[in-house]
Amino acid sequence: MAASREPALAGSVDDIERAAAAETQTATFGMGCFWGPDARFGAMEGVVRTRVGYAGGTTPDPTYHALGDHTEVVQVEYDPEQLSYDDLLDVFWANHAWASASPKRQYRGVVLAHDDGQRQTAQRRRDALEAETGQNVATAVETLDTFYTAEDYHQKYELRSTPVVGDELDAIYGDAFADSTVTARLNGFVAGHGDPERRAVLVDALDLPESVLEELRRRF
Ligand code: MHO
Repeated sequence: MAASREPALAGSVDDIERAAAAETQTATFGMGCFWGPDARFGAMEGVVRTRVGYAGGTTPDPTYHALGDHTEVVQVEYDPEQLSYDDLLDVFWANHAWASASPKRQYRGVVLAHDDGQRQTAQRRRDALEAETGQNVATAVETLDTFYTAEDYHQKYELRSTPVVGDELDAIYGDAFADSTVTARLNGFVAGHGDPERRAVLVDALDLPESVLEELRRRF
């Protein structure tokens, strides 16, 4: 039977311990295939949790193979004492193709604001980008209606598809795999994001089977 709790950290990983204790805020972005931004945001200190899903459309209960008019999005829960919404928008604008409209609605660039404040901030950034570059921004700024969580196999895809590590962690974490701060970081780290020193610190603090740790060390 799958476990549903996170294994304890053997050492102290301040970033993750602080993040896990935080009162979070949430941001939602469409920026192409959601696997990439899931990893990119997950590697950032101050990010507490990530999940991928479908939003921005009207079709009820979308799935990956029946998306309707929805878009692939990443949802980022973050500690507002460590990161601002503007910090996340820096990453958002720098890491998707905002200058041209995606031919598929599935992959369009979109900010799905959770409240008026986010919407105004995102719109201000969009206006500034147009002013700075003189280019038309295809990416939309809208208000989030319903977020539908994607299938498990899409959550932390980079980590899940890492040989040895993915299967082992899936078995160990069980239901906690998708919601864990540790797996969010590892998902980003195996995709090449994050600082090498922080990666090493995390691996040293993980209370996991030696086969997993060895494989992670080999990658970091
Ligand atoms: N080009 C990707 C799309 C996956 S993403 C979840 C693939 O099929 O490999 O849309």
